[in-house]
Amino acid sequence: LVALFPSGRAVGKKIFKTTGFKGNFEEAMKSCKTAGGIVASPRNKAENKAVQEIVSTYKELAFLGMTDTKTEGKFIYPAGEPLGYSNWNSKEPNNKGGGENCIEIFSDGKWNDKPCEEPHLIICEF
Ligand code: GN1
Ligand code: CA
Ligand code: CA
Repeated sequence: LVALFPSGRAVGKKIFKTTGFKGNFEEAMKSCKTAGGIVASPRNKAENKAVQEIVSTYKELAFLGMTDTKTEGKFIYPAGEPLGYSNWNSKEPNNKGGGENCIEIFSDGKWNDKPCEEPHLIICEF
C-alpha cells in the first residue's frame, strides 16, 4: 500500500492512480482501459477526496470518468448509470459555449464541466 504514494490512493475497495501524464478524455479512457481500469469516477466524498489529493500533489487538473456526451445535461458513469454523487462548483455544470461534456476536478475537489478535448492529468480507478 505504501507504494501507492504519491501517485495513488486506496479508498474502500478502490484504488485511484495517475499515469503521471496528461491527455484528452479519449486518451485518458484508452490509457485506463489498457491498464485494466476506467477513468476515475468518485462515487462518494471519500473517493472524491482521494482523487483531489492526487490532483493537489501533481498540481494538474484531472478528468473524471463521467460525461454528458450521450444526453446533454445528464451526466452518466462510464457504464451508463446516472450520477449518484456530485460535487459541482457553484454555477456548474453550465455547458459553457455549448461543448462541455467532460468533468474536471479542481485541487479543492470541486467539479466543473469542461471540453473533453483539453488535456488533463490522467487518473484511473481499479
Ligand atoms: C471557464 O473562461 P470562461 O468563463 O469562458 C470554463 C467553464 C467554466 C467557467 C466558470 C474552457 O469558462 O467551464 O464553467 O470558466 N471553460 C473553460 O466561470 O475553461
Ligand atoms: Ca454538456
Ligand atoms: Ca463549465
